[in-house]
Amino acid sequence: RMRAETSTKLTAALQPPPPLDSGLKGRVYAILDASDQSQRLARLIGTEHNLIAMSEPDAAVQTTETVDLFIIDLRSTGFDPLRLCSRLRSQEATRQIPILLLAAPEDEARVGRGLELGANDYCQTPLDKNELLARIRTQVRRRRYDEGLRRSFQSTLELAITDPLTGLHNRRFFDTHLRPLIDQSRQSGRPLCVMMLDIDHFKHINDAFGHDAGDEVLRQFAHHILANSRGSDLAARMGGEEFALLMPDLSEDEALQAADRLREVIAASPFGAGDKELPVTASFGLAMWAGEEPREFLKRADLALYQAKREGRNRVVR
Ligand code: GH3
Ligand code: MG
Ligand code: MG
Ligand code: MG
Repeated sequence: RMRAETSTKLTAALQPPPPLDSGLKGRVYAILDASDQSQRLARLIGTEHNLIAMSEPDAAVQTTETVDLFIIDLRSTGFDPLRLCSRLRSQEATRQIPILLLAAPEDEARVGRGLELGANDYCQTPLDKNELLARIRTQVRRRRYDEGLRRSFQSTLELAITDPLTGLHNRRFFDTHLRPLIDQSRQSGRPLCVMMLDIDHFKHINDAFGHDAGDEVLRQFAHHILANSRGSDLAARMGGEEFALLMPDLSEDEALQAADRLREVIAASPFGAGDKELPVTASFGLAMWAGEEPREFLKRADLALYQAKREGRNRVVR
């Protein structure tokens, strides 16, 4: 069942990148050492782009602003322009930002070196306004396109691993991370425990208070799991009203304590939907990894969970 918020998010994620020529006013950082050069550049491109000129390469390397393009003047002598290219390419934050070189005609060898280091294009002096603007536009457009793709890819990826109702990871994410966590436990010799949780008589909550109230209970339930687990734990909604929590580095006794603490918090917390207070409890099945395949490992936690249900619910069984 596709929820409205999911489908909106999905639609947004699948939008194509913006049309190529919309909003191509770029934020352009120019690194050059003479102020008359920066004034000349400002005259050439300042009306079409936001030009920020600087003579200090560190300011460019360390910027936390959004930058669409770096312009580096190879004629600069106050710093090493080629070294600046390689610094911008070697760090994550600026690796994808295009670089345009400015160079004197006799500087061909260094242009070649700059392109090898990752610069995207160059313009020869004396600068021709139309040529310069065209080259800048091409880079800014490419940058916008890449950014659009990256964002759309990221939100699609996020959708694929997130449960839209609770914001927890989904079963797919849980399943793909179970084996690596097991491998890690095998290598380190440290314990790995899994907790399966299932809300008690959840069907009754839906029947008595409505499906929306049921959804709200699921969200609050997920919140309690997150609030009572560690950053290194992996919490997921496995489907319906069933959740799982993987707990690296906890012994079985510690995991049992954690489960019972969470069970008490849930039983004692008021779950609300509108002005109603709904009594909610959950049953827990616990297992510590004992060398078996992932599926068998989860199966043992599931069997423990069924036993907790059979023995009367609102309890932890291992
Ligand atoms: P038990 O204590 O044995 O676990 O009983 P139960 O009622 O919790 O278990 P059962 O499996 O019979 O019912 C689960 C219910 O959860 C049935 C289903 O309609 C409901 N459900 C599953 N997904 C959702 C959801 O996303 N939102 C809501 N509101 N209900 C859901
Ligand atoms: Mg059930
Ligand atoms: Mg249930
Ligand atoms: Mg269930």
